Amino acid sequence: MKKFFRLILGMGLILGMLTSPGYGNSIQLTPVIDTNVIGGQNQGAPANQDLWVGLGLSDVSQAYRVYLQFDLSSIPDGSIITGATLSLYCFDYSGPIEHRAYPTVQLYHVSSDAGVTNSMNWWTQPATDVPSLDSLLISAYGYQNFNLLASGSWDYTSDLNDDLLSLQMILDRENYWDYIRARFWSFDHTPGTTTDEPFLTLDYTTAPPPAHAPIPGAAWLLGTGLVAVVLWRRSKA
Ligand SMILES: [Ca+2]
Ligand SMILES: [Ca+2]
Repeated sequence: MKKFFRLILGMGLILGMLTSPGYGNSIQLTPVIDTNVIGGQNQGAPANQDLWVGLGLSDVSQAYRVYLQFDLSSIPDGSIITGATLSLYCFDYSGPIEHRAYPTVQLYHVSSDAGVTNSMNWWTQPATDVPSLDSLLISAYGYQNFNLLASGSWDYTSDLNDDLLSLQMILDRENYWDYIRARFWSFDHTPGTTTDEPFLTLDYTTAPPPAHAPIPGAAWLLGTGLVAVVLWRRSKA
């Protein structure tokens, strides 16, 4: 009978190994595209412009939106993303003084990766997906962190498959009529020379490597179970 209990214990260990959550990883990515579109204009923003979100940076009520794109090809398809933080360094923000308001920036997912380019403009910008991924009140300088998992609406599986994550940042009240803005350092402006460029941190788990589970789980359990029954009968005899 001892053998039988040992085998039950062994089966439990194997089951635990097969159902373990896999291996945790964390990666930091810098954008492959970070750019602006400017309200009503049919030309793109200068390549090295910083990331402006708001109204009235050059003209009252003229809107600025930001687009970002990240290459996700280094993360295996089928991974489970457990943490996703977009960090942008704010060096300037302001809102209408009479209302004591700060800018609130909405982060949206963009399905059309091909639509996000350095040469796009207000009229050619792609549509965004709803609802927004996250929303952040900007009331401080320094890194501001958006949580891409906040709303639960990010279909990251499709972005892992197509290898690109595209995002838009937009003021929450773009139809306002006043000066209101948040400005962040771009990757283009400070390529690899400072520590305050935009980055995306992704935490993810992958399936356990093949060496740990060479035989499918059901076959393991069936085989171990048969051995257990045979040995148990022998021990009774
Ligand atoms: Ca995509
Ligand atoms: Ca992929």
